[in-house]
Amino acid sequence: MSYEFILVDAQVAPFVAKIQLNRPKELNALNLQLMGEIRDALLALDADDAVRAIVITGNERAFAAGADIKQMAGRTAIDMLKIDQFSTWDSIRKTKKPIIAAVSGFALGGGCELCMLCDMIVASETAQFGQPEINIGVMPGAGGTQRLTRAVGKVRAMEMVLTGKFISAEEAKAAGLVNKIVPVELYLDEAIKLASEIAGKSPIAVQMAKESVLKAFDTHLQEGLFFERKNFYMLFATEDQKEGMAAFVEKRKPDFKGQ
Ligand code: DAK
Repeated sequence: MSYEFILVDAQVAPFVAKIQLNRPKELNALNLQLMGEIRDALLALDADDAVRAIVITGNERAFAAGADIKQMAGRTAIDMLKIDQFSTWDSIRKTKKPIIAAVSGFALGGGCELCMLCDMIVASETAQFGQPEINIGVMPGAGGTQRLTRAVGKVRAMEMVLTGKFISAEEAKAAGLVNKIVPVELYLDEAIKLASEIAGKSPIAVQMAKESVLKAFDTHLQEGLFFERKNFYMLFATEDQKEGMAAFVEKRKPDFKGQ
């Protein structure tokens, strides 16, 4: 598939794919086409057995400075309803494989929300996170009030959403939004390294585990535990479970086939 606003490398490392947002002059502002391309690329990578983990990144200056304000400015509520961007975002959210955001520079508005749709975030020291929609007369529309609040807690989320102030990588790490901060020249390598580590595990177990952790956000504890239990049982039907446990007993490295 060819794309205009993203670059896709299906094997940036063994079993690891990379999607790079590529509208640098616009600070990777997320126009509708770019979001559609991310959705299409993720659908293709999710279906590709040679891919077990995905890294999404921007460039040093910006992961993404938000939805494309110039594209949105003249829209009416009915336009927004008809365009139904949520189906694109929902499709991204349904990606089964783990996604790691490698973030440098601005991750704002929809850019911050896109990071939070990912499963983990590796940030450069220069990363800045924010939900500045309030400054342009709106509010977060793609999960910012919900995922941010779950990640950083009520008072920090309120401050970010109501004042539009950005937080630094350090603050984001302290608040639990980010997994790791590294020097700017290393953020992408570090994200690929983390993705490679996960790609060495059983892909079925990784998928079930991701699904189970995400369930914790959608439901109450008892139902979440029940869901986890079913996934846990199901993994005993895989060859990877037999291989993983046999390798442990035989003191060797497991060779997971995703079967
Ligand atoms: N949209 C369009 N263009 C943008 C942009 C954006 N979000 N951010 C930056 N740009 C463009 C600038 O207009 C400028 O273009 P030219 O003037 O050169 O043509 C170029 O990128 C460089 O930006 P600056 O000259 O402004 O660079 P600075 O370093 O001075 O400032 C900045 C960087 C990031 C602080 C500043 O550009 C800025 O404040 N940008 C806007 C940040 C923002 O407000 N983001 C939130 C946008 S609202 C939804 C899903 C998602 C959303 C909504 C609904 N649904 C599923 C329904 C999301 C909404 C948003 O994200």
